[in-house]
Amino acid sequence: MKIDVLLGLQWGDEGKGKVVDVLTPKYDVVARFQGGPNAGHTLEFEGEKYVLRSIPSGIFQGNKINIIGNGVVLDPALFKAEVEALEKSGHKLTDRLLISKKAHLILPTHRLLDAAYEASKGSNKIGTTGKGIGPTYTDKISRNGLRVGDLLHNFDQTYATAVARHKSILAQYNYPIDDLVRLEKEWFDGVKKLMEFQLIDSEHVINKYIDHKKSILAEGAQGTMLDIDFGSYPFVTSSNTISAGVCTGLGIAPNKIGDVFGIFKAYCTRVGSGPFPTELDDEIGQKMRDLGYEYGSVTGRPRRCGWLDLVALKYAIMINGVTQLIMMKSDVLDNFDTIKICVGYKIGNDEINYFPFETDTKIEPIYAELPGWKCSMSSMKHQNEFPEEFNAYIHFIENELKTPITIVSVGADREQTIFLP
Ligand code: 2SA
Ligand code: MG
Repeated sequence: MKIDVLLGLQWGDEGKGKVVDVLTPKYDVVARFQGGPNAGHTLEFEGEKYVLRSIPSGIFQGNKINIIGNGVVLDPALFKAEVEALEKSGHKLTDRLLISKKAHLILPTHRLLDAAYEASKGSNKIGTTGKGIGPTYTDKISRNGLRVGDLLHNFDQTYATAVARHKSILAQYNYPIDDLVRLEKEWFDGVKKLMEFQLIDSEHVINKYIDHKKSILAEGAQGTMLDIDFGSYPFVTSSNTISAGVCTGLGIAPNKIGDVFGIFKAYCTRVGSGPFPTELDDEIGQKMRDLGYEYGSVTGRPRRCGWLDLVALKYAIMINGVTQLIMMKSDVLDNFDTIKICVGYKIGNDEINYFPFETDTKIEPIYAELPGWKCSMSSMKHQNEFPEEFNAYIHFIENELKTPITIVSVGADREQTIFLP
């Protein structure tokens, strides 16, 4: 038995939460392998909308096991809020959510450090979600991190040492720490909540599941173009968002990876700073933002919008070994006369078809243009209802990317999902 992977191919917000929820009936276990509460996975069904941050999106489907893996960074305060919101809506979690002891803890001071670093960068700021993600992964890599399992052993001393170190950095940045007392109170309340859950050696548990032929889906967060190694550095998140991250973030071997579902929007968005070759700073971009309701689900920030970028997608497919493509939010393009697709970049006089290292120079997208379908797709249930122009759009993409599109989403609800044979 192998682990299937579902991850974003763009800059996040592709709709991973919805697809994991739709696919979960086929799996026994859903596991998060990287990122943390910077994620905002939105799910809608039965007239309700939920946003998940650290908890895997399989939590709504029956008695599935959900795992927060070692590669994740966890903030107990935000975790508690998330758990309580779900419990209020009738979803009991304690017996079906397992948490890796090796997952790193986001401390209150990590959040302050995130804000201090951003403030110090001025106009070059990354535009982080402010959840302390970067500083927590920094401490992990520099071997100063605190892990979930540390909560079980002499925690006060380790915590105090870490906070003292963080305070001295914050002082260098002249960053105020008035909020710390309140943040610490929330945080330790969160720790109590966390201790109600099973803290596990997740790599052993997951490999045992594989041996026992349980089917597992690994749920990515953020997107490939935000990957710490292969994204648009430094405007990236601090983890490996790509399929290789599943191996280190769950403790499974590369030959245990099965299908890789790559998910993308029929157009493109990005929140935060950094290069975005097909960005539309005009009324077309605004129309996408309005129709797609493109605002960050964690921070509420308006997302930058633009046409689909096949150059970036090709790169993402290569890096991840994508076996199937899933196209989201097709309905947002229902009302455009012409739809453009980026097939190359022009930099100065050169035309290239790969995502370049140098992204501070002006990249001009080279577009193919296709006629829009100009009809509402949101109530469609089956591929044979697709307008001819929409079929042409997906065939164009499949042809360029040499990878099949197997699911098309035409709306936010679970039901608005069409499987292509
Ligand atoms: P961070 O906080 O250190 O990970 O930020 C670094 C960059 O990564 C981007 N990033 C994201 N981009 C899109 N969606 C994300 N999740 C939330 C959502 C974002 C929100 O689902 O809507 O609510 O604003 C996400 N998380 C991180 C971030 O914008 C920085 O560019
Ligand atoms: Mg999101």
